[in-house]
This record gives sequence, C-alpha cells and structure tokens, in this order.
Amino acid sequence: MSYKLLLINPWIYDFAAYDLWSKPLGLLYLASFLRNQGFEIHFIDCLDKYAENAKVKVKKYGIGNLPRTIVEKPTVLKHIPRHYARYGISEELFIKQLKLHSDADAVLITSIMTYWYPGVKRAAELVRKYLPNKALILGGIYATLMPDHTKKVIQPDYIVSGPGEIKTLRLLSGLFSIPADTFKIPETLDDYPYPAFDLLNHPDYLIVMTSRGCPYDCSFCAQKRISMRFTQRDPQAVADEMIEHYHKFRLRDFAFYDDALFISKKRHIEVILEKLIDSRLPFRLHSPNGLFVRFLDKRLAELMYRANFKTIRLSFETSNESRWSDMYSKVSNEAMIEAVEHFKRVGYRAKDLEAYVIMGLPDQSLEEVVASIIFVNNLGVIVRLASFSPIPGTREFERAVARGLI
Ligand code: B12
Repeated sequence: MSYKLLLINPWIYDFAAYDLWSKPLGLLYLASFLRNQGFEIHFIDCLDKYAENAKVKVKKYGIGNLPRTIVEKPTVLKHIPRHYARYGISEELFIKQLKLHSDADAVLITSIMTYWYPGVKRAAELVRKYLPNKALILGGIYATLMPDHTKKVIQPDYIVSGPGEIKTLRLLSGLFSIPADTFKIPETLDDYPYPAFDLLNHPDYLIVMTSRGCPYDCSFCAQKRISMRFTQRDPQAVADEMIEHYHKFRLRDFAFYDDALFISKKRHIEVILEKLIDSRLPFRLHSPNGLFVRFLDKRLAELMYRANFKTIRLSFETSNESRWSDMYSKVSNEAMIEAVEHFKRVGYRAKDLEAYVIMGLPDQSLEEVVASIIFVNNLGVIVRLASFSPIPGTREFERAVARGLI
C-alpha cells in the first residue's frame, strides 16, 4: 500500500522578502527521496509566485518579488516603522489546497530561516484545523536550530533534526509499520535522487548543491549544527544533473547553494565547470551564497568566465583584520584585492562582482562597517550588506549572551 504524504513549504512573514534564487531545496530533496521509497508525494508551495495570477515581476535570471499581504506586526516588532507582511499565496488558497488533501496520511512542513517561524506556525495551525488527527512532522533549519522553541510554538507531533532523508524514512516506517528492510538506503550523496523540481509550479531557475556542510566553523555561521560532515559529490554527477535538468526544464539559470563551493577546487568546482563548458549548453550560473576569496586564482576565474558565471557574490564580510581568524582567514583585504584582479584579468568588470559586508555583529562599530564598505567600493565592486542574524549555538551568539546583549 502506498502512503500519501503532504509536504508544505510555508509562508515567509517579514518586513521584506525577495526571491533571490530561494527554493525549499531541503524539502525537495526529501520529496524525491521519499517518492523513490514508494510514498505518494503531494506538495503545497506557499511561496508559489504564479498561483493566483499575482502580478509577478520576474527580473533578470528568474529572481524577483513575491506577492505579499500586509499583516499585523507581532508585539515585539511593533516599534519598527515598516509594513510587516505575509509573503506568498493567500490563506484562502492554502485552505482550499489543504482540503484537497484530506486523505493524506501525514503532513510534513519545512522550516528555513529561524526568524521565518511565524509562517511555519500559521501553516501548522491551519493544518491542525483542516486536517485534524494527521501526523504533523516538522523539519528544516529552524526546527534543527531551535527545537525547544519549535516544540513550544509550533507543537508538531514529531521534529526531525538535521539532514532529514533517512531519519524521516525511519520515522515513517515506525508510524505506518512498514518493515525497514524494504527501503533502499543510499551510501553516498550521489545515490540520493535529484531534488523534485517537478513539484514546483513554473520555476524560473533551478538550484544545484554540489556538497553538504563546510569544513569551517565561522563564528556567525550555524552550518555545523545543521548539515552533515563536509561531503562533496562526484563532479561528473553534478554536471550530469545540471545537463539533465537543463533539458528537462528548459532552464538555463542555476544557483549553487553550497556553503563551500571552492574547497578542493582542482578536483571539484573546476571539473564541474569544465564539463559544463564542454556541454556547450547556454548555462548561466549564480552563487548567491558568498564564495571564499582566498581560494580564487586565475585558472578558476577563467573557468567561471567561460562557464558563464553571472552572479558572483564574494564573502568579504569585514576589513577589520582582528576578525579574520573568526573566519579561518579565508578572508583578507589582500585576498580580496587579488581575487578582483584575477576576475578582471579574465574579462569581468569590477562592477560584475558583488561582496558581502556583514553588519550588526554584537560588538561591531559603525566605523568598522563603513570602513569595510569603503574598501569594497574602492575596488569598484558592488557592496551587499548582510545583517548579522544571531543564531543559537554559534560563537557569536554566545558572545552576545555573555555581554548581556541577548
Ligand atoms: C542556500 C542558502 C541561502 C540562499 C537561499 C536559501 C533559501 N532557500 O531561501 C540565499 C543565498 C539567498 C540565502 C540568504 C540568506 N541566508 Co542563507 N543559507 C543557505 C544555506 C547555505 C543552505 C540552505 C539549504 O538549502 N541547504 C540545503 C538543504 C538540502 O538542506 P536543509 O535545508 O537543511 O534540508 C535538510 C534538512 O533540514 C531536512 N529538512 C528540511 N526540510 C524538512 C522538512 C521536514 C518535514 C523534514 C522531516 C526534514 C526537513 O532534510 C533536508 C535534506 O537533508 C544555509 C546554510 C546551511 N548549510 O544550511 C544558509 C542559512 C540558512 N542562511 C542564513 C542566513 C543568515 C541568510 C541571510 C539572512 C544572510 C543575510 N544576512 O543576508 C540571507 C537571507 C535570506 C532571505 N531570503 O531573507 C542562516 C540562517 C539564519 C537563521 N537565523 O535562520 C544559515 C543557516 C547560514 C548561517 N549563517 O548559519 N541563504
């Protein structure tokens, strides 16, 4: 017998939200994995831009705005003089879709940014109301980083922490008394099926993830608590996936979601780029996640140029030398200058490049942020300010607590 699972990508509640190659990749991996194990998969995407004929402005490379409905601000945010909104489909459409799935055997909701939990909460409330007595399973980044908060605020029946495929399979096997020996457990990352992009309504771009985890543990980053040990996929398998998806979906824009795309570059990213160049397909490549500048050299810059890398966001973060050790010295002013030179030598203009500058670290002065902005700006590179998000379990969070700031 096949069990029916309803997977939900909830809304975002925030002051602003933008589809910057933003897809629920974890949930889509889970979907294809469970489908391969024999489960019937259904999906509600609260962030489907095209669901209700909303006027969607899709910008260059498929990114763009999300439809929004202004909602009341939570009490703690009342003092902020900006609109607070629910981004995504209407509640009416969500409820209508829920009702279509009243025969689901379990409901699985994902969670991404911790501070997006109000969207998860609302989706869970409506699931409880319209699909009562269904097992409600919650996983994803927020659920992993803040399990106590999740238990208290969302009150799911089950929380799955960290990489979800195998744990969820075990959970479902227990819930539905399916003998575990009927399952096929993957041995390597390349044995996992590709993410179920077919579930998305009219995607404008696709995502690719060539590795999971990161060998570093920067003071503000939570990946060590979320991902598995740093593991890279076979570069040939990555290129094969991209080529297959290009043909299947007729999409040329691909965003990399890796934390650490440039590690072991000679046998990883360089091989992937060479294979994409050899394919002669008109890919456009994007890295919205910050790339490690210290690893860049002329050869890699050249391959990026030839493979048509269009969005290059560099992890610069700060020009304050005393912080570089918090980031394993993969950043420095010199490395940044050199990286920009390499890119320029192979054909990019400085203004084709963007660099993240972090702001709002617990003891960071305004002068430090301004100096970092000026440094990047003087190189001709576009500055992307990234506000520090305090995440429990990170060194930066502990520092903030120790100083009484949180
Ligand atoms: C890709 C990425 C992005 C992308 C977009 C991501 C998206 N979907 O919207 C971009 C580059 C745009 C981005 C931006 C930002 N990001 Co970001 N990003 C990531 C990154 C590197 C990977 C996330 C991912 O997709 N992983 C891949 C999938 C396969 O893994 P997964 O999601 O964990 O899913 C697995 C499990 O969680 C589980 N699972 C998932 N769903 C479910 C559901 C169920 C039911 C079950 C059982 C299991 C399950 O199974 C999955 C498969 O194993 C993470 C770091 C990380 N390593 O996780 C940071 C991370 C999520 N980002 C972070 C931050 C801070 C940001 C920014 C705020 C940075 C900034 N200051 O500007 C912005 C803001 C984003 C926004 N839109 O507002 C933080 C989160 C902070 C927080 N408070 O939650 C993270 C954790 C990095 C960090 N600094 O520690 N990000």
